Amino acid sequence: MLIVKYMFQPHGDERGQLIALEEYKDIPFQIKRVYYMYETGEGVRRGFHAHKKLKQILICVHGSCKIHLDNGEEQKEVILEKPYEGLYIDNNMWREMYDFSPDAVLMVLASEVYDESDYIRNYDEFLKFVKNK
Ligand code: T46
Repeated sequence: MLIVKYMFQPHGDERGQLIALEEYKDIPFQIKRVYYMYETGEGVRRGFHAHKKLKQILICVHGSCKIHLDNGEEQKEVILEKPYEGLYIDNNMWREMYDFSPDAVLMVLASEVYDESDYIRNYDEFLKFVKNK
């Protein structure tokens, strides 16, 4: 499984750092939605689903967390701990997010608006879905 991590360009000067993200330039799709999660409780694991169409970039803009990825054949764990790195998650990929530091803010840039019908929330259904691709 190929893990695609983007390293964004910080514009730093004596005042600090700034990162700018533009669709189709820094982000490989049109950004239709941004959401973020914070104050995630200790020991919480989120996600447990895949998407049929949605593509996303996950950026832990503060703190750290881990992402479990599963394409139906292989599994990988990715650590997000820098505000300048973005993990690309393609469609048809099972994801779980966990080990959030107490100060973690996980921001997600998404290629589609929220659509519950795009979610595959059952792991066996996900395996069937990717095998029929
Ligand atoms: C994903 C991972 C990384 C909305 O109303 N609009 C939204 O855009 C989103 C993302 C969520 N919600 C509502 C739906 C639920 O009532 O917020 C609540 C929590 O969402 P969910 O349980 O889906 O959160 P996670 O952390 O399991 O998954 C989210 C995204 O839903 C998902 O697309 O890939 O983060």
